[in-house]
Amino acid sequence: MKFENKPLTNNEYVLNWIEECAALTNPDRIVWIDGSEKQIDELRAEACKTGEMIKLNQELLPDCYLHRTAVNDVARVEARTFICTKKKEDAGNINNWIAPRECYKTLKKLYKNSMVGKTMYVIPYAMGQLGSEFAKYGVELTDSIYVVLNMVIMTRAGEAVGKYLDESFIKGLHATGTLDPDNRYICHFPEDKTIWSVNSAYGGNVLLGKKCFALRIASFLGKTEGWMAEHMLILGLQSPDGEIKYVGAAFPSACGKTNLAMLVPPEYYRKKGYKVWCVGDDIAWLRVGSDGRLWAINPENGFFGVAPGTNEKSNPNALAATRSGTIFTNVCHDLDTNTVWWEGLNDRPPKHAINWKGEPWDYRKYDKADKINTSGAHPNSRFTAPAKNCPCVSDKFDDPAGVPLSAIIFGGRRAKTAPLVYQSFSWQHGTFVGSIMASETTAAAAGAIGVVRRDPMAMRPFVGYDMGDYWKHWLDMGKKIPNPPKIFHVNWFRTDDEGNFIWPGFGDNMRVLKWILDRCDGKVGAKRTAIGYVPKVTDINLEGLKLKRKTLKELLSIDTESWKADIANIKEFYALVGKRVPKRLYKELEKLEQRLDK
Ligand code: OXD
Ligand code: MN
Repeated sequence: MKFENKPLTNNEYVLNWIEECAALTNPDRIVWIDGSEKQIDELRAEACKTGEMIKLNQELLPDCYLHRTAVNDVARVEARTFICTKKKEDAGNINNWIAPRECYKTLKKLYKNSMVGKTMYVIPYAMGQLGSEFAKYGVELTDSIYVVLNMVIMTRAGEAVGKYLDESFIKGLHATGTLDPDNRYICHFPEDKTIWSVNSAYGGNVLLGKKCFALRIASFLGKTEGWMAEHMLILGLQSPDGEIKYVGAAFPSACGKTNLAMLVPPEYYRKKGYKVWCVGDDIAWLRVGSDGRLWAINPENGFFGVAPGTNEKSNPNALAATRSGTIFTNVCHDLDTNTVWWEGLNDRPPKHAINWKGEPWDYRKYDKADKINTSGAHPNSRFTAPAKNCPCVSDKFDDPAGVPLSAIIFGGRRAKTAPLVYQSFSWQHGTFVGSIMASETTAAAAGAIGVVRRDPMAMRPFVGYDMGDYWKHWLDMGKKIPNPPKIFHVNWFRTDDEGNFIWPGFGDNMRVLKWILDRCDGKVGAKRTAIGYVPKVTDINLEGLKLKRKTLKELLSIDTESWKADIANIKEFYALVGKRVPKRLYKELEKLEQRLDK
């Protein structure tokens, strides 16, 4: 096999696999990604020459680029995402399944000669800090420079990874192909440590380190090896005495994980000396530490965040992170300044601009009811920014040991049912609370927007095996953590009868975090209700906020009738998950029903 540059490993197993993939896809050249500045600069220049990327104003946005995907390839595609375990029942009822042998056969036809005339890039990468107990390694083969440049931001990629590659590495093959949506496949073979992705070029489908590896494959590895891979942000809350407590929080896609992870405390708290530090905004890997606590790392190295709505007020830290070394995807291109813009950045839409589809854009025609066709930026347009750019990045970001979690927070986007915050009674009850999480669908995944769906632990699209087994793994892990984090549920999205949000959210979510951490420290009481412990109305600090106690009372109230109505829906969902739902969760459901009836 002829590599254009020096291979970064001599491991035969790795080299044989690359050879097999090259024989199938037939690229003209094969290039190892060493991650050097020189190589990255050359790739950027090449991508600009072919039009794959646009170099932005280097004074205002140094090292920043713009990329547009095909208009039919702008989000993850759950219907085209498959878990290919040998036995169908191991993938479960929630995942799409194809038998591995059949899947390999189908996809081989699509991969065949797909890289003729192209270069195959070999990207060695680590999820987690190299050499750490948490870290896992992978190689992604791709024919897309855009993928290479994103992977270099999102993971720890390049030369240093070479020496860690052995037979345990995760084999990822991506070919852009024809982008035919009907032949788009995002396939996971957890038993073979393999990911095959073809006919897409959208981040969530092709940056194989992220959802494919760090969640779907990793959740499977975690079950077998006794750890957990979760769709969680990780943040540290520093109190005035300098102590930092960490929490992990799981919300469905596009429910504000990045905003919470980089929260700026309200002035009242800032003046007192409170600070929030971001460890991660999307994925957490969790292990039991030798001290009996649950420790977390963020396996990623960058943020693949949703651009629209990000602004100086909603998330100044994320915005700051995008001011250099960032790749923007499907945002609006301001031709006057050669910079980027998106809905919700400010109220000054560019007058001469190209929209996310690559067409001249007239901001005056924007129609909220038809965002896809009238907005400058696609609702799921993204920034890929290095984590190190973030002004509030935690100094534990690179710590191979991770951070110990005091609390786990589940959340959803629910207009009525869930109160602002409640605490579960135990790890088992907390697992139940996670299993019944629900939210409205958003633009991050293709399909209908605004429909309520169950999204357990925010992992519905990301568990690499049967959902019932996944819940069992949560329950089993609880038994292995001598000093587990307490489990909470929040809902920032409660509305009044006119559909307006009644909680201000964003920085003010700090007030809820404070209650949560005070509960963990046993510093504050709570009201025991049918669903869990709820704050007393006087225990959420409203200082400096124009919110009436009456409204807070409503935010904390429990609408028993809507909970009772929800029970039927939960039962249906458990039935859909099927035979492997643990009895312990049915028991929790029964107890909830009894408490609601009282
Ligand atoms: C993401 C998602 O991109 O959850 O993080 O869809
Ligand atoms: Mn996510």
